Amino acid sequence: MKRIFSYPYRALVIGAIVLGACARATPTPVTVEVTKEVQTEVTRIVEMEVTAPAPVVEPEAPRELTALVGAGLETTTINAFFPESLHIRAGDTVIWKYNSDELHTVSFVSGIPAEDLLFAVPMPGGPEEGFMVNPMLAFPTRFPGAPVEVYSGDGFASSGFFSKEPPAPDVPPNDTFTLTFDTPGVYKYLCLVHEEFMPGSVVVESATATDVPSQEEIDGQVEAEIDSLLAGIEAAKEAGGAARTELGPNDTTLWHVKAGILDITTVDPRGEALEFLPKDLTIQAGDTVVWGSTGFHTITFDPAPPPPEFVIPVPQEGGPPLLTLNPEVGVPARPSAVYDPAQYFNSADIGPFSLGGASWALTFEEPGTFDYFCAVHREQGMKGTITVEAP
Ligand SMILES: [Cu+2]
Repeated sequence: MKRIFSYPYRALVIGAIVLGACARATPTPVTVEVTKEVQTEVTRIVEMEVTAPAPVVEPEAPRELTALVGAGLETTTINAFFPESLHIRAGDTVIWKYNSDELHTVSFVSGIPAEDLLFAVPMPGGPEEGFMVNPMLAFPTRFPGAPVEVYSGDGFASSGFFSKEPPAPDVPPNDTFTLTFDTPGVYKYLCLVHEEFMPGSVVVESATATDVPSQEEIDGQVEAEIDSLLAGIEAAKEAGGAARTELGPNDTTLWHVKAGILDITTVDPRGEALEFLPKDLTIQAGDTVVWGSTGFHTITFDPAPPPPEFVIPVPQEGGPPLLTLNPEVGVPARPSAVYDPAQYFNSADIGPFSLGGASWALTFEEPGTFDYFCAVHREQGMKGTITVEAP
């Protein structure tokens, strides 16, 4: 992001050095006799310069600038703000535009305790009634039609979950978030879903600052950065397409499938592939598949559509719905030791934050082709098949 500013800044510095050198170069010798008149004239000029009023610098007209929230479509996601650091003038307004299929927020959380911002919280009746998405994360601090918020550095201003779809038939989609900044300073924000992995900042300069980038400069920088990140994810998908195998018990094979790639050794950590790799796997009856994950994913086999939703909204009178977390997704299900196509199997979350560990295994004996999905990212297309061949 700093690259945007280095060229004009460097040009200014070089310009100043060149001007200074010119001013000092080979002064023409002039002989001046210092008479009383000359002294008086010098004093007059010096006093004039000292007492002359400073030139008035008019503030620039306030601007509206657009920044992007995330990038990528469907199973390709870049969890970052573009640009990550945005330099503006006091008085400017920033419009963040949702640019992803992954869940994100833009949230300024100055003074809000971290424990108030957890993703899941107990239902109003207590944890025995289950858990729901924290309303602080889910809903915007400014509802449709309300005036644009002015942020001066304190308190909570948040987009809520962005969505391309309208939440109700006559409500516009929550796909932008707008804030006006009136006070110079550095304002940090983050996505409350991806937390410290998705930081952003708005650097507000004075209303008369001239070294802030134009929208055109911002867009050029952002486009190049997104293109390079997308290329990295495509390369990682290709590299991760084959299953690793090892010998299992009784001459069977253990097949290792990746659930998602969030692998800093091959990809920029901001990029993520929401795919099973390989997506379609053929094994022999008796083999075992081991899914491993570095993100928040499930392995779910559901013989009875419709598939379970991750979040089930429960309407509330006089307020936004309660976004209950579906226990069918959140609680593991293994009704038999070996896969049974007639039953519901669910790993629940496997990944770094899972109590059940970062992997989940299932042995297959019955031949056939079986569909499965990640119950969190199914709508983005995180689906796979296991084809079991008779021995
Ligand atoms: Cu997933």
